[in-house]
Order: sequence, then structure tokens, then C-alpha cells
Amino acid sequence: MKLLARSVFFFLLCSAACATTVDDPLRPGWFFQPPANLGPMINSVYKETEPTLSADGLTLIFASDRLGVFPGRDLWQSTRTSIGGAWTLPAPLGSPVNTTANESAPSLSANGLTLYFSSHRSDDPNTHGANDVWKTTRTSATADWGVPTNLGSVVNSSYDDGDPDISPDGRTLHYGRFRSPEGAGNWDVWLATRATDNGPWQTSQNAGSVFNTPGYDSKPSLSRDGLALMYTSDPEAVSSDRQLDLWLSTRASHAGAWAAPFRLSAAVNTRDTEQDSVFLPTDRSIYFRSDRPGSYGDHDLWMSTAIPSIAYSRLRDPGIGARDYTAAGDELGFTTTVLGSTGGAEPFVGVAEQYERWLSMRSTHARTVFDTVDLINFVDAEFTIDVRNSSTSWEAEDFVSVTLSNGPQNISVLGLDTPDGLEAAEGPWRNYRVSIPDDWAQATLTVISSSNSTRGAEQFDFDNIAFFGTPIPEPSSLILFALSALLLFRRR
Ligand SMILES: [Ca+2]
Ligand SMILES: [Ca+2]
Ligand SMILES: [Ca+2]
Ligand SMILES: [Ca+2]
Repeated sequence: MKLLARSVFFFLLCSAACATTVDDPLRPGWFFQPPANLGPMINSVYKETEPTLSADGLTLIFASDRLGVFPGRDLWQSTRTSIGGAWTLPAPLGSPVNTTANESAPSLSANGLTLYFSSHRSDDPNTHGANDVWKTTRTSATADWGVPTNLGSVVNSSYDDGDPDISPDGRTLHYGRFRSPEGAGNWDVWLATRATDNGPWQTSQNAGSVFNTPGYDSKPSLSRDGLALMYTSDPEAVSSDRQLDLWLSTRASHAGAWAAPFRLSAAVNTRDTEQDSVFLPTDRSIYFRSDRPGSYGDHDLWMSTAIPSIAYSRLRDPGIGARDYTAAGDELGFTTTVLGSTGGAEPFVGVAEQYERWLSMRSTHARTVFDTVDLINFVDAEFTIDVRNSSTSWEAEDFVSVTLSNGPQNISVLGLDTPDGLEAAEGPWRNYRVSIPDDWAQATLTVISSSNSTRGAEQFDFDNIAFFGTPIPEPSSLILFALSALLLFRRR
């Protein structure tokens, strides 16, 4: 049945392209995929940071400390003639935007005529102290940029102010401020507002505890549709081993509240630095900065694209400590059975929270079974999960397994009775991914772990769980009509 459906799928590919409804691209359930380096035309042995794109996606401006006209960090620009086309060799924006001071974090307005950026212009009499947010304007997309002006005392302070992100309607500026008394600590996300897209800034406030933690929280980026805010965070504030990651929050409407943010999957976030994300015009892809392996040197710009999931669980909605969770729609519920305590200190199984949530199994023998996922209407299905080993050691009788099953058929995603591939002691999240055969009509995820905790505290964490696949489109009514007409004709 599924193979027949598959041939029908390819036959109907064109009509599907027209008929498929595009859901909100950033609703929970969309997951960003393993990223690709932007390549040696953009990236170099120097730092490439803080990208911004024009509304048509054909102009890229970023900061780099590569050798230009001035020493230090300057703004550079590259262009392309089509989405997916090759970027030109970047050129510095030049004076009066770039100076001997550092310029960074550009953000281009929707009409492309105003460029916001941060700069430490201590010689300029208009500075409010340390880094400030500045802007420059031009009269057309091909005109030269004018002399930059300071955004003024509503936005700027005596503290470091930077990382501006101008909203598509020009009325909201998300930005970052460092160590101000109104903050939660380190960098925090702030936002300023105004009534028109070109008037004076009227209000400015800390974006609040939904986003801000004692650690680093900055480099906000609002999606073009205004329903997603991605930013860079290190909530644990481990300054000696800073793990900057990309975090995302969504809201149902422009007036709605932001949902609790989540860390993007370990398919994107690694032990290396991920920061400075910006949405591309489709809101489905991001550019960001990372120093991960595969970079051309220091920090590079990378790209990742989000795809929709069939079913997902980020463990955000279940209450803290929950062992059972009933979910609706395409979110996965689960049931945990404790098979026995292993006698160690602090046995725990359930949803754990610090600034994010994950399923944690510590000093117990437990099995968690997730809701069965119906795959009948999908082909090329895949499964992904982030797993972390927080054990202090690995001993005999410790094991962790992640298995998909369809009746008697099984796929082992992860089955370890040794720590191969999973570093112990606060190891990084690792992303695991498997393909599911097209003849599977459904799949059930089972996670089991156990530990011999008489000799230590073993702990396994699970997060960012999702099933992906290509939907088999419903035959359109027009084609059904044509098929029935054909059958009727043949019978006569
Ligand atoms: Ca580089
Ligand atoms: Ca300042
Ligand atoms: Ca903070
Ligand atoms: Ca990271």
C-alpha cells in the first residue's frame, strides 16, 4: 500500500507543490538540520561574525577582523544575483561607517536604507559610554552610506549596548546590554520600541526572565514573520568553558507571549561556539557563526535549514519531575516505568529542569515508552534524538538504549553498555539520527537506562526528539474526478 502511495506521490508531485498548505514555519515541531559552512568566498582564517541579510536575501553584511582599510573589526559586504547563487568576494563598507574603532553586529532595515550596528566610538562626543548602537542611512540601495548617528539615550547607556536587530516593521529594536543593574547578569536581551518606523525611540526595557539568565543572553534575531526570536545564550554561565548555543522562542501572534525558549538540537549546537544567528527571508533558514571543526579558521559563518517534523518532543511542556505526559496533536506523550532502584544517591527519573528541560534517568533502572507515531502518510522518514551522558564514571551494569520498533521489527538508535561515543562526566549533547524503512506503518520509541550506582551516580539525559518525513499528498479532488471519469468510460 505504501509503495503504491509512493508512486502516486511522485505522479502528483506537481499538484502537491501547489496544494500543500504552508504552516507557520517556526511553530514548535520544526527542527534545524546539520549546518553547512558558507565556503571560502565568505569565510577566511580571520573571524567572520554577526551576519545580516537584505529582505531579498541578495546582500550579506557581516563583521570581520580580516585585513581591511582600518585595523580591528569592520563591516564587510557581499552580494549575489539569486537565492542559492554564489556570493561575491566581500568588500569593506569603508568610511564613514568603518573607522579605527570596532564596528560590529550590523542589522539592515527591511527597505535596505538604514543600517544599525554597534561601535565603541570613544572619541565621538555623542557616545553614551562603552559600546553603543549607531545607525547610518542612504537614499537608495546603490547610494553611499551617510555619517552614522547615535541612537540616543533611550536605547544606549553607559554600559555596553550592542547586537541590534531591527524588526521588519522598523518599530522594535531587540539588542543586548552588558551587566546593567536592571539585568539578570552578564549580557541580557533588551528591546526598544517606537510608534513609527522612522521616529524617535520611546521605550526601552529588559526583555525579561523568559530570555534572560545570569549567563550570556544576547544577539537577538526576530524572524520576518515576527513569531520567532532566536538568540545566543549560555544560561549556565560557565565562563571557564563557555558553551554559547542558539536558543529559540516562538509566539502564536505578535501580541502573544513568548513561550519558554529551547536550545536548538545538538545537530546545530555543539560544544564549540554557536552564536549570532539571523533568519533568512524565508524564516526557514538561518546564518550563524561557529568555530566548529570544518571552519576555515577562527569563527566562520554557517547555514542551517529547518524542516517540519511528523511528531516531536522537546520535553518543554511536561511538568518538572513528570514521568507520564499526555500530549495532543503532533507532540509526543510518554509513560515511564521504574523497573527498580539501583540504590545510588539521589535516584531520579522524569523531566528535569534547569533553564531548559530534558528527560533524565539517574541511579535507576527505568523504561520510557513514547506515543506510537503513524508513518503511513510519509516516505523517507527519519528519527533524531539528543543524548547526553552526565555520569561521573561508567561501570559494569551501566547501559543506555534508544530503540525504535514496529511490531517485531527493531532499529537500534543507540545501544551502549560501554561509554563508546558518549563522554562521561557532563559530556556534550550528541545528536543521533536514523532512517526508517518505508514499509514501516508506525514507529514506537523506547528509551531504557540503568546504572550500577553503588559505585557512582550515573545519569543519562534525552532531548530534542523528533520524527521527520516527506508527506504523501492527498490526491486532489480534480485528479480523483478524472480517474473516476476514466474508470466510468472504460466500463462502458
Ligand atoms: Ca574565519
Ligand atoms: Ca553604551
Ligand atoms: Ca544574562
Ligand atoms: Ca555551543
